[in-house]
Amino acid sequence: MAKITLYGLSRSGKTCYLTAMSQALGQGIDMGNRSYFTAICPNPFQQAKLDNGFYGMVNGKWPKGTDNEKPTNKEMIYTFDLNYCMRLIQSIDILDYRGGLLNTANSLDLDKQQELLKASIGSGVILFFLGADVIMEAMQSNPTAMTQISFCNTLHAAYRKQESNWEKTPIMIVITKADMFETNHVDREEAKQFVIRRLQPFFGRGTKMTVAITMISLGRNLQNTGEDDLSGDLIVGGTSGNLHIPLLYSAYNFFAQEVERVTGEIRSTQSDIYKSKVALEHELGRSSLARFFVNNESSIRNALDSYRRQASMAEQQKKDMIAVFAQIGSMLKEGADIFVDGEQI
Ligand SMILES: Nc1nc2c(ncn2[C@@H]2O[C@H](COP(=O)(O)OP(=O)(O)O)[C@@H](O)[C@H]2O)c(=O)[nH]1
Ligand SMILES: [Mg+2]
Repeated sequence: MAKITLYGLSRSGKTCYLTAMSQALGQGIDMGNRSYFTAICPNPFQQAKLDNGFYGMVNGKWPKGTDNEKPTNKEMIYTFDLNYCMRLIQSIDILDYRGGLLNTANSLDLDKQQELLKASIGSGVILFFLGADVIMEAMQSNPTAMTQISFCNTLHAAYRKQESNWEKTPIMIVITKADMFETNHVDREEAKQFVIRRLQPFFGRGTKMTVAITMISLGRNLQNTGEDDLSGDLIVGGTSGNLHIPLLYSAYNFFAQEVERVTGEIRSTQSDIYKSKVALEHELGRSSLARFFVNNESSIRNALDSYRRQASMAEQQKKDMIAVFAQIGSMLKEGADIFVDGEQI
């Protein structure tokens, strides 16, 4: 089981994202040629919880801030199976924790906070959630909002302390509530560049990291008119609002690892083929009298054949995977900017 860690301060849109994403990706998105990518929650209880949240939104209520919930209800782990053409790419666990736990200054919460940071070790992907509301305030030089953006640095530093292979963990900056930019006449590109500047080290050279940035939204002109009442147009489904992008990015990275694994497999089979060939030559070079008593030729030839079959199967598998990988990659690039070691790809 792989993990995706979802970092974000309270009210950054994590719960809303999970709720809406599960609707959009449960139906599946067409990756071209009617090949579908889906994220399916295989657990009925978890899905029911997500569905209830979504019905609430459809009926004009935002999910309640998790801060107000009963202590027993503080965090929820969701499992999603990422599939391409019904074939499992990766099962992932996503933790939706109580908002405010990341930046609590309450010493009673210290253990819980440590536990949460520990739980992120070994993540396949880290997603940082930042709300458009906070970004717009930071663009107006609001100091609180600026520290909220910089908090990504603190969280990633905490991750680096615990995970020695941290540079292998790709990250994505997910700008949520992006419809607010249009509502407030703020240019999206300008807002994105502002965030990139505020988080410069992530996008700098020499990190060896894969870092992406995207903007998502649950609709148009959405508002919270106090008391968690929802107004505006909720648009959830297919690729609208880029809801598929964060998980597609995750799938892309899991796939990259798989391709690497198969490449390694091919390399080791090729070395087995080479060794068998040397053994065969040696065998054929032995005196015919000796070979009359102990003849290894057919067993060596059998092994050689089997290695060759393995290699050609793995080659075919790799070819198929690279085709899917390319398809996911091109769709991903339509919805996200991706940087590898500081270079945009
Ligand atoms: N305009 C707009 N507001 C959103 C969107 N998603 C979430 N929000 C607002 O952000 C609030 C907090 O979202 P929530 O998912 O509960 O944040 P969490 O604390 O990170 O789980 C919601 O109550 C909404 O008011 C969106 O796509 N557009
Ligand atoms: Mg929440």
